[in-house]
Amino acid sequence: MLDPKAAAEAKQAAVAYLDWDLTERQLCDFELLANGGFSPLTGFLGKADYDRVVAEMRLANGALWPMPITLDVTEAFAEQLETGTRVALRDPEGVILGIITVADIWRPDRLIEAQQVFGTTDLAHPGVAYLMEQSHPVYVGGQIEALALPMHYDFGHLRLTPAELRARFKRAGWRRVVAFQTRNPMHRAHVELTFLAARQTEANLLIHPVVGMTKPGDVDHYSRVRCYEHVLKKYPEQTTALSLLPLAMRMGGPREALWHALIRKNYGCTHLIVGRDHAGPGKDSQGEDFYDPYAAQEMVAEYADEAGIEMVPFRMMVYVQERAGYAPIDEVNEATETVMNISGTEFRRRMREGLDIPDWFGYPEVVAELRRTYPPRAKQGITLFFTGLSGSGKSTIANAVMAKLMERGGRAVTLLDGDIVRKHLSSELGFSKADRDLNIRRIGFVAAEISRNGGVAICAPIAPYASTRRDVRAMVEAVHGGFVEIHVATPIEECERRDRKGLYAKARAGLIKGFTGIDDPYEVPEQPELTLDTLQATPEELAQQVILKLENLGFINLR
Ligand code: PPS
Repeated sequence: MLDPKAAAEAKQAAVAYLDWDLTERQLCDFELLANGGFSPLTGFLGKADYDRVVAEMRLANGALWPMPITLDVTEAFAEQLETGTRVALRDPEGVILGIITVADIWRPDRLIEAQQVFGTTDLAHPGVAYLMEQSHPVYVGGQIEALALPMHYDFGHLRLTPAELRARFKRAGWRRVVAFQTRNPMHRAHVELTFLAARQTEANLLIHPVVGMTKPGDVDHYSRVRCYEHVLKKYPEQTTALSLLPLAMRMGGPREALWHALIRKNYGCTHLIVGRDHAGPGKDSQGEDFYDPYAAQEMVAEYADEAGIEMVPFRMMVYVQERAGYAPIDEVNEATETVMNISGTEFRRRMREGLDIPDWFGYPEVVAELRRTYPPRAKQGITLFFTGLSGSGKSTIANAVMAKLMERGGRAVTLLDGDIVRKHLSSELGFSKADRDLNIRRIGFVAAEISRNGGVAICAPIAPYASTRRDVRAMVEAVHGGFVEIHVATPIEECERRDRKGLYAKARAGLIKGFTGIDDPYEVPEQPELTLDTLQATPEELAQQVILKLENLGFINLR
C-alpha cells in the first residue's frame, strides 16, 4: 500500500490513465494482493509466472504458488494497451483503488488452464464454469500500486488484514494458531472438531471464514457471520478469534487447499485444518467426485515444510447418544454405540418445512439466524407467474387470486399484470423477441425484489419464451423466494373466439404483426406447477385451484 501522500499523488496522475472497473472476483483478488494475503505476489501474474503456476504450481522464480491470479479484460479494452501502459483499477462505484503497470498482455488457452489447475474441463465445476463462461479472454499482468483497500460497510470490526491479525496474535501471545476455513454456517460438530484440533496442536484457534465469493448457492455471508458471532461465544474465553477473509474461492480442491494454507500463513497462522474434500466443487456431470476426498489433505501435508504451515486433518465428529456428547467417528464403536447425524439435505428439508432441529445438532441461536434467512415456505416471499396467450384469462384469474390472498392477509401482494407493466415499466418496448424478453426480465427483477422481502408478486404477462421464464425462476429462487408457474392453457381458438380486446381480429386482418399465437411463437410450459383449463371452470373456481396449490406446496397454511 502506498503511503497517504504518495497515494494522493498517484490518484492525481491517474486522471490521465485508462480505467478498468474490477469485476467482483478481481476486487477480491485485488484486496488480497494489496493487503499481503497473497504474498509473495505483488501484482496480477505475468505470462511467465502464469505459465509456470498453471503447469507446476510455482512462480517463475520457483516460489510455491498453486493458483493463477490473473486480470482478465475484454478484447476491446486489451486493444488499447501496450507494455508500460498504466491503468487505474476502480471499484464498482468508480473509486480508484490502485494502478497496474502493464507488463504482459496475452490470450490464455482457458481449456488448458482448466485442465491443469482444476484437473477437468467439465462445466459442472464452478471454477471451470467461471473460467470458460465469465472470465474475459485477455489476461493482463503487472505490478500493482495499491492506493486503498476495497471499502466494506459490513462487519468492519471483523475484517482484519494479515498485518492486523499478526499484531493481534502477538499482543495476545498466541505463538501457535490453527486456522479453520469455512464457507458454511457452523454447528456443534464444527465447534467440537475445531476445539479438538486446537487442543491436539496446542494452539489457539482462528475461525477464518471466506466472505468473498464462495460456491454459488451457499448461505450468504451476512447470515453466516451472524451465526459465527454466536458460535464464537461457545469457545472458552480468550482461546479463539474470528476474522473474515475476503477471498474469491475457485473450488479447486487440492490446489485450492494449498493456496488456503499459504494465505493463512500470511495471516499469521501456523496450522490449517484441512477437511475431507476441502474446497470441493461437488459432483461432476457424471455424478462422480471431482477429487479424491483425501487429495487436499495429502497435498497440504506434502508441501507443509515449504509452505511454512502445518496440515491438521479435519476429524469428523459425530454425536453419540450413549455418551450424550460428540466423539471423533473413528473412536466410536458403532456396534455398541448409537451415532446420530443430520445430513445437509435433511437439515435443509427441516428448515424448509419449519421442522425441529435438535439442540444436539445445532445451537438454537444459529438455527434461529438461519430460520430468519430461510423462513419456512409459509413465510417465504413468492412469485406467482401466470403465462398464457393474449385473452387466455390470465388477468382475470390473477385478480381473483390477488383478492383471495388479500382476504387472508399476512403478506403484501403486488399485481404485475401484463398491461400494467407495459404502461409503467416497459412503455417504450414493442413485441420483438428482444423487447419481450427485456419486458419479462424487468418483471422478474421486480418480482424477485418483492419475493426477497417476503411479499407475493403476481405476474401475468404472455411470457412466450421458455428460457426467459426459466431465467425469471432462477432470479426469484436466488433470493430464496418460491416460484410457482401457472399455465393458463386456453387454446388459441377459444382466445380468438372471445377476442375481448378485438386484437385477434386486427392480427388476422394484418393490422398487427407478430401477434402471439397467430404469427409469433408461444412455447407451452413443459413443467408448470399448475395448468389451468379455462374451458371447464369459472375464474372463481380457477383462483380457488391456485390457492389449493399454494396450500399444497406449503406456501400458505391450511386452515
Ligand atoms: S410479452 O410477450 O409477455 O412481453 O407480452 P405482454 O407484456 O404480456 O403484453 C401482451 C399484451 O399486449 C397486447 N399486444 C400483444 N400481445 C401479443 N402480441 C402482440 N404483437 C401484441 N401487441 C399488443 C395484448 O393486449 C396483450 O395483452 P393480454 O392481457 O395478454 O391480452
